[in-house]
Amino acid sequence: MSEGTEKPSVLVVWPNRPKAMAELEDTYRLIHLWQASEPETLLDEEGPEIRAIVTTGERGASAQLMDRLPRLEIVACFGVGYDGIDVEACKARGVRVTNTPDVLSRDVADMGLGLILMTLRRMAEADRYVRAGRWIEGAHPLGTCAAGKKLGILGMGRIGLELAKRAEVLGMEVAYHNRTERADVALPYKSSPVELARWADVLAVACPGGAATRNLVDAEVLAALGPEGWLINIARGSVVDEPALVAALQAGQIKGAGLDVFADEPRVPEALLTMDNVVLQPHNASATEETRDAMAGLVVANLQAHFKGEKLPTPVA
Ligand code: 8YV
Repeated sequence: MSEGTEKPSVLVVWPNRPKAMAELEDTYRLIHLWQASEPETLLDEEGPEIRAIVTTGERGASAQLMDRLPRLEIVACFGVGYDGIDVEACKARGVRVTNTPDVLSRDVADMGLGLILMTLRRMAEADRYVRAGRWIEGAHPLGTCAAGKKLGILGMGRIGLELAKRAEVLGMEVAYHNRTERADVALPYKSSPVELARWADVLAVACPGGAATRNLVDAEVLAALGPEGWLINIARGSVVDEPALVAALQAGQIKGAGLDVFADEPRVPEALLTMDNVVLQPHNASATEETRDAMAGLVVANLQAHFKGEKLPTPVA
């Protein structure tokens, strides 16, 4: 086939929703790296033809991978977080990057709200109590009331704003820390993660991952949160110093944690598995049928716009 009529080759680092993948299949030649038994051979053979990558924030796209793809034009990320994608390498090569903002903010904030309630109200622990037939022995120990507690949100982006709305419905007091104070947000601003943690009963992490936020929640922040404080993480495992978190939980330096994300997913530190005051989720914050379909729709829309020469719906700035 001549140039112009041939289907552009798209490297699928990781697939997303079946319907979206089927739509892509109609328009593109999909090369499935995730299924390849010999990825190196696949890249040797197909690399020179690849014009686009479909990936996720976690699986990403490295500079080494891009080195194998001389005709690469665009990386479409299934996810709002794109910390796994070497954006600098993309910039240097003139490769465009898109993500899936907004469509998942409410679900991710819902997960934050759910984790707040599950930890403070000891819901996962109480569920295990009922299943173990222990209710018959007596009432489950009491939890903590969310109303009137202080929620500190670390990262006041789209997800942080949605979480703030939900927390206000619970009757929580909300303050935040962000890289820069937001003139359009009428909530009290704390000048550092430590100051926010010192103020808060519950510290919820909702900032982007990547080098700029690595270990932002460290031993000092956890100490400031204190023995009556909870940590909620709906952002990235990399934002929290995980060994410091485990140590703080073991020593009772914080009261509990609700975690959707981890430093080395899908591996979760062994020590957390037996802690009743910790609620664990398998990176599920955006994991609803509706939201994942909307995210996948944006991946398709961005690729279609790119190859038609139209404005990208959701480019990464
Ligand atoms: C994942 C997420 O991308 O949007 C993000 O940044 O972390 C999630 O939505 C999703 O699990 C797909 O890998």
